[in-house]
Amino acid sequence: MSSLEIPTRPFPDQRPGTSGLRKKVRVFQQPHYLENFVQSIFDSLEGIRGQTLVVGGDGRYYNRTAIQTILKMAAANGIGRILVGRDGILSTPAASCVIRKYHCFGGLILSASHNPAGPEEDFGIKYNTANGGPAPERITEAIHAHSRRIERYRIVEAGDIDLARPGTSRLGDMDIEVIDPVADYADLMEQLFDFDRIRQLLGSGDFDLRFDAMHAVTGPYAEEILVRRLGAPTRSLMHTVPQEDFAGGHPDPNLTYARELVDILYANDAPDFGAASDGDGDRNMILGRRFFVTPSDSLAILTANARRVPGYADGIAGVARSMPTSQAADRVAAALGIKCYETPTGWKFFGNLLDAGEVTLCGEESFGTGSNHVREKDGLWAVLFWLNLLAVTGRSVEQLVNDHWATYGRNYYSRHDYEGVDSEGANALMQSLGQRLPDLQGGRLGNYEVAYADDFRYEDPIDHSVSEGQGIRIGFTDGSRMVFRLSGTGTQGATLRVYLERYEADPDKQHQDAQAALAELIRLADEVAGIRKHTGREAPSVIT
Ligand code: VG1
Ligand code: CO
Repeated sequence: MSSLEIPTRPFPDQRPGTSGLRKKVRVFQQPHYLENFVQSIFDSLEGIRGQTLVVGGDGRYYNRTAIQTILKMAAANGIGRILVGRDGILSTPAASCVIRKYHCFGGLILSASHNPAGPEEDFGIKYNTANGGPAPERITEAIHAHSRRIERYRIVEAGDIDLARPGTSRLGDMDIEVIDPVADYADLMEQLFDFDRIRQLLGSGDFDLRFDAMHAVTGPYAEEILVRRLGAPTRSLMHTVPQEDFAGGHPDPNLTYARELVDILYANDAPDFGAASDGDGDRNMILGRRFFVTPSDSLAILTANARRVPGYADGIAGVARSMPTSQAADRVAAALGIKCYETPTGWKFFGNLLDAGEVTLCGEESFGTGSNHVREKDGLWAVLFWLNLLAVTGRSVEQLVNDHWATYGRNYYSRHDYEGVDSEGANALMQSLGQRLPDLQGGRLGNYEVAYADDFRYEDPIDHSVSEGQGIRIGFTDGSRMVFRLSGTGTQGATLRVYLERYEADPDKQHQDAQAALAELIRLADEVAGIRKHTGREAPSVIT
């Protein structure tokens, strides 16, 4: 088999964002574009020759083509062995699970998460390290630096590899093992949760659940775990056949994009529990009967109740949340006497804390929750955690949340997204707000007294690496906050995210609509940042 060295020229735009390199499929289809990035990964990693890598993706359009190219490049670059999901499928948390379980060197995950898929939509690729987690910035920056000076890539000349059936084959000197994408992950879930109790609940006859896979990767995982292993009736699952274009949808599990599920859970005869996951299976939305659990509250509630679940029965070491995530988890950590960390947005910042045993649970306001069982956020894990809690407490979702608020107080919370706005306007907003920060410090905004106003800077407590410019935060003396940042996962224009939070200790005032409870902060956010002026938008495109 001949191995080729193909001359190439750098592309200027291969810097990974919050979660890998995400671009339009058309961008990836340019000659040499994917190859350049993959070669930059291989060239940036020392000691990769002879090692085992995991490869798989969310099954979106271009997944199959990209995987064939990656396998041929891996063979030409001296990789020893590749574990690849059947048909090229692996959810993001399942890929993390496989990397860890088989002690692999790392893995390539092909996904643009919840972004729409298809020939005119998005594709993405990221590298995960031996701990199963997204590569830290040190590595993503090295990959980017390499992509700026790349001159050639290596690839073997070979026909396509059959990925339809589990088994082993060889490509040049490299072994390829096609694995069941679901089994290892499902086994891990069975170790963490009380499947007997959950099975009893689902089979009790008076518990009804709906899980929406949104035509994306979690369909087969939900079928194996919820139906085959836990006995839920098949009709509990929606949209479980993964499609290359996610059926034209936007598999982002929130109140806007998971509308069909939300309508079912808010109907008169609503089920007891509803959940959805995103394109690559790492996000989750949790609903009760006519009740929505914010992801920030979910993290706090899982933290407070962790001991009720077998995998965390010994208690948890600590909890970490991304900076814009509400401070609800902080209150639980304080009450439990455990550590609480605040990190920049993006799961890669949790890796060191998890590896060092500093934290057990992590979460982001963006429908991401997870633990030290893998090094990615994990959608079905969160669903099973909630089902386990419902099974052992006999409480409803709404009751569990109300109990929580009564004990710890409620952090009213909302995120307003202004998607696909003009980049210049968005940058101007961030810049002028940044310049105003010194004036805001110690002053007032409306009735709120400013406690701090800064651009979030994070120093990793384990390796002391520093990440600057992680979002503008204005915090008030009563614990309320507003946070502004630009998305690092979009592929078109800019997306402004505004995060709002207010604490309410009084149980009699904990049952307002979040938008109403936050109305004053919403108004002040527009006033201080000039959102309408800079974006030209009267209202956010998505509210969660
Ligand atoms: C968004 C979320 C962030 C999440 C990231 C990847 O990033 O805000 O919390 O980690 O997506 O999630 P950004 O930069 O667009 O705000 V996923 O499910 O796309 O892998
Ligand atoms: Co995702």
